[in-house]
Amino acid sequence: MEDLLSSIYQAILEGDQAAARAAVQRALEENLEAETILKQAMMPAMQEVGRLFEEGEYFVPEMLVAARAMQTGLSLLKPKLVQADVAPAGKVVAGTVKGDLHDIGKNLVCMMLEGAAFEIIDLGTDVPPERFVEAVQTSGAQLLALSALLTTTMPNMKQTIEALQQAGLRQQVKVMVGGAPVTETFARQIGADGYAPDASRAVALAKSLMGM
Ligand code: B1M
Repeated sequence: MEDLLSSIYQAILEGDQAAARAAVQRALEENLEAETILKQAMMPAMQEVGRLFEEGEYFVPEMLVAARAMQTGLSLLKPKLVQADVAPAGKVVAGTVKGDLHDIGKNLVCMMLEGAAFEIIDLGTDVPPERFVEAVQTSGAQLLALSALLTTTMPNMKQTIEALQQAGLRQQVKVMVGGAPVTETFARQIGADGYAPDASRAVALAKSLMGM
């Protein structure tokens, strides 16, 4: 098991999509839990990629290929992570805020919410406040899930909440926020209804915001 996890870790770190696919497939065939693969190999690999970038050993192209290898692995885990409960739990509009192209964490949050029977309307990345507003309005979603990975794009979460207020929609939708630089204190400061540090806690938060 350690060998398999370390091949997945290495494949993502090196941005080797084919090796990541093969290693994750092998791990699933060996009946390793999707969550074990994610938490013990894939997420630590992305963490290390971030560290290497900070140290100046990796540059944007290395981050990009690592992200692709990660997405390949995630797509194989998705069927395991999305074994949905039966009763529909509510509708969620989700997206990464304006100016921000990071979507791996947001995708993971969406997958886990889907697994908890939420209906997801995923707007993708670099989503301006007005698109969030429009989607909430047309879908009648009860929850808005905002992700940001850059300190420079965190203020766009606040702008999105303000845009909801201006459109008269703030009372209709609960707003949850998350992403590596986001904190509970920041969430409170910008008037969000909740913050979750990771995907599984995002599910718990979504359920509690829905009164479940
Ligand atoms: Co970027 N990047 N990046 N990057 N990147 C970070 C975020 C950075 C921390 C790296 C570093 O310096 N150590 C740094 C940000 C520094 C800062 O703002 N303080 C950074 C930078 C600087 C940049 C660029 C500016 C680099 C440049 O161009 N010079 C640039 C910005 C582009 C843009 O967005 N406009 C950039 C670009 C990129 C790539 C495109 C190459 C690629 C993203 C590809 C993609 O997402 N499709 C990339 C990557 C891969 C990273 C790192 C290495 C990995 C991010 C990731 O996917 N993590 C990252 C370093 C790091 O995070 N350590 C880094 C794995 C993922 C599962 O975790 O996204 O944290 P995460 O999600 C978690 C939680 O945060 C939480 O749950 C998830 C699962 O547990 N969560 C939520 C997330 N959203 C949530 C929402 C919720 C609740 C929980 O409720 C709604």
